[in-house]
Amino acid sequence: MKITEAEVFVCCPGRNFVTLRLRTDDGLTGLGDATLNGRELAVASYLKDHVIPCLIGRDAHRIEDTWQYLYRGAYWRRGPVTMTAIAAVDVALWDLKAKAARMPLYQLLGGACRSGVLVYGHANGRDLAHTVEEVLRYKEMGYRAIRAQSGIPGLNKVYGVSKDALFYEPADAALPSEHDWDTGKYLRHTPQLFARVREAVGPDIHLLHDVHHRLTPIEAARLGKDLEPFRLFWMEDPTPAENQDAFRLIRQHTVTPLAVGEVFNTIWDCKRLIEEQLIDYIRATVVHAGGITHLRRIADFAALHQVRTGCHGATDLSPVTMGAALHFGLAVPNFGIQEYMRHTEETDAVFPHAYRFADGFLHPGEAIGHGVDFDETLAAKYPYRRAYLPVNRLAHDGTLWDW
Ligand code: CS2
Ligand code: MG
Repeated sequence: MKITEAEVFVCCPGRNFVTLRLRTDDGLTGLGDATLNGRELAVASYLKDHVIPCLIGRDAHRIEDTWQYLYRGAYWRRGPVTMTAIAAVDVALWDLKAKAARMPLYQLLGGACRSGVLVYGHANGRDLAHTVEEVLRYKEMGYRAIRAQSGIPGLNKVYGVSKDALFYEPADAALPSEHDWDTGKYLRHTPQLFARVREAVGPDIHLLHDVHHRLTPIEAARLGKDLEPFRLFWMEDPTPAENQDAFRLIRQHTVTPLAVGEVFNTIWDCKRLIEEQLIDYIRATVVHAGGITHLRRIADFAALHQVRTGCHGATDLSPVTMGAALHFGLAVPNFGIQEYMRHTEETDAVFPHAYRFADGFLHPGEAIGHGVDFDETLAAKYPYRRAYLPVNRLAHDGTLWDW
């Protein structure tokens, strides 16, 4: 099974996606997602200009060897652009191998370990009352795990709160828009939010919250403590994870579980947090952490330390990544939860897929490969539109803060 053709497509059915399609001499096609939000064209060029010339003529069955070839062979290691490009190739190769074997991908990964993939949805509201309403709406839709984010009185545009309650899209402008931030207001508001939400949903629904890197370690420790009575499933990204020692301090103060790693690219980014058990869930994902081949390595390492997976699944990860992540989630032993933000109808039409939601779980379906397709003709109607993630500034003096 030789690779004969490789093409990169950039399209914008509601938001930008980069897709890699490989063809083989026996007529099969494999698809990989290469989307890196706000930096899409860099990955497209990395693939077109530097990776594709090395792929033509290679044996598509040699997934691990191709991974090593692209990782070690580049000499320059890691980084989001490189690892997203490698992931696209890796997922396309797994898709091809599963198609050649005429099996759904999860079968090749060892078969199902569970009946479905537990997912969490995003409830967001402009204030406390509205957020409680949204959480109840998600419960009504069948979700068993719900992330809650709320507007904060006195602050304009806060992470996780959108105009459209069902579809949240942070890359909202052709140049970065500006959010404002006040840690004091946030730390007063958030425990009140979860007191109200927990009271409204009862004890059985899992509740999650994303701090989105905005606190210092000691502030994060305070928030974790204040949220303990409401028994969160996790508190995500409480502080930036470049300095991983920071998490030891948070750990010393709170038993609220921690989830980190949506911006991580390799096992080296996660190593310390996992082996020192400074987190409970690892958020690294198929598309930004080198594909299925590398994510499996991370998950196996995490399993040794009782850390479970909690893969990133925002809308900037295309349905191709969601499909691959669901096969992975069905088969990986130390699965925790999968994030699931619904894509728009335009996106779903460009990427027809076999996965489906029922009763709080997603199932990847029984189609061969990863079960996600790409409609090239329809995609051509949605050309790339430049879009950036916002920046965040302190409300009182405009200092640039973490977003
Ligand atoms: C996030 C994302 O889903 C999450 O937990 O933190 O919304 C993230 O901000 C975007 O994926 C950035 O592209
Ligand atoms: Mg997040």
